[in-house]
Amino acid sequence: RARDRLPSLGSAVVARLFFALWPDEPARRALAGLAGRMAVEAGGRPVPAANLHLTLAFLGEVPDERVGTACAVAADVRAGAFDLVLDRTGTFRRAGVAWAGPSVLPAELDRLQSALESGLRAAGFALDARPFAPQLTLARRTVKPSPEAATAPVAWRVGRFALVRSARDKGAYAELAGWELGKED
Ligand code: 2AM
Repeated sequence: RARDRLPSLGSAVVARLFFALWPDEPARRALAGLAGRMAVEAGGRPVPAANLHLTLAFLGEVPDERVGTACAVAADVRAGAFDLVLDRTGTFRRAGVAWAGPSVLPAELDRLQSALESGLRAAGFALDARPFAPQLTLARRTVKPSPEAATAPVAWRVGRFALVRSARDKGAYAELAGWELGKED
């Protein structure tokens, strides 16, 4: 039963990682409701409530030995807490996803994401070249486009960000570490 054994520890052990913001519980409930409605409208599957997040930086497959470096970059990021208001929805036809996003990019979110991205690049992580466009995926495998539109705002106070591991096979996420925003040291 070799599959039940841990792979040998070393650089061969990799995990799919990303930095993200989690909604607070009221926002999560509101987004889960929105995800259900968007899934119906766009003909897809809602993202499970526990998985709802907004990605700051996608690292892809990262060897175990590099996780500490990613954490050190995150610990150096200086940004304040901020209110995030998701008040737009739409779909990406090619990706087959429905999303929610902010009509206004909070300055501190921009600061947080830029600092994280530049720190990660400086540390040798290869990130997506596309400019940051904050979006929270609500539904996947959508088949009908839904025009971008205003929606009842879902807001929460963002006071931390997290490094998350995606277990692709299980469809679940595990937080590896989190950092507070607006804490001076
Ligand atoms: P998605 O929600 O738009 O699919 C975990 O997979 C997170 O990382 C998801 O939020 C996912 O975005 C994002 N992600 C996956 N692959 C990515 C890529 N190649 N570039 C940017 N983000 C990616």
